[in-house]
Amino acid sequence: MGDLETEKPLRKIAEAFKELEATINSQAQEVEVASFSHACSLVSPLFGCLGIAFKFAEMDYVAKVRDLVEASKSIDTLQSLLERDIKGNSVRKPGSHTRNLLRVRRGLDMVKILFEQILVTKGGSLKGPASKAYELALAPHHGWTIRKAVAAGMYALPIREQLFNTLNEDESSARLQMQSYVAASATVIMHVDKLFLTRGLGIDW
Ligand code: 1PZ
Repeated sequence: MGDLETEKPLRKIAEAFKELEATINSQAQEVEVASFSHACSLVSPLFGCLGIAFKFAEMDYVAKVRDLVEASKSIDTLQSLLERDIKGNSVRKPGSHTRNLLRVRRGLDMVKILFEQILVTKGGSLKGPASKAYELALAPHHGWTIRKAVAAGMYALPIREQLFNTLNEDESSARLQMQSYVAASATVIMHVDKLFLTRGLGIDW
C-alpha cells in the first residue's frame, strides 16, 4: 500500500530466494526456518493475481507457511525442524511442521515450473503453463476432486499481459525476475529434498 517494495512482488520473491540460495551455497549450509518461511510468504501475493478460483489454494498454502513462521519462533533451522518431528514420531502427522514443509516445497516447485513454462511460451494464455506446472508439481499428490477443481479454475486465469500488469512488471522485467527465481528456487528445492532423503523420510507422500 504505497510501499514501493510491495509493488514489485516478483522482485521481492526473486531476491529472497537468491539469498536462500547464497546461504545454501555458503559454508554453513544451514537454512533458518525464519528466512525460509519469510521467502515463502512472499509468494502468496501471486495467488491474488490468479482470481477467485484459486482462493482455496491460497488458503491452504498461506496456512502452511504461517505454521512454519510460527515454528521459526522456537526452531532455528530446517534441519532441526525435521529432527524434532522424527524424535516425536510426527513426521507424516497431518499439520506437522515437516509435513507442511513438504507441501510448501511443492508450492515452490509449482511456481518454478509455472515460470519456466511462461518463459518458453509466447501466447497470451496462461492455461498451458499453469496446467503443465500443476500436472508436474501437484496433481500426482491430489485426489480427483481437487484435480477437477483446479482444472476448472484454469479457465478463469488472467492472460499473461494482465498478470504482468498486476505485478507491476513488463514482459522483459518479468522475464528477468522469473529467471532469477527459477535458478535460485532449484537450489532451495534440492536442499529441502536432501533434508528429507538423507533421513530416509521420502518426498512422495
Ligand atoms: C497461473 C497459475 C495457476 C496456478 C494454479 C495453482 C493450483 C494449485 C491448486 C492447489 C490446491 C490445493 C488444495 C489443498 C490441498 C491439500 O489437500 C494438500 C495436502 O495438505 P495436507 O493434507 O498436508 O494438509 N496441500 C497441498 O498440496 C499444498 C498445495 C500448495 C499449493 C501451492 C500452489 C502454488 C501455486 C502458486 C501459483 C502462483
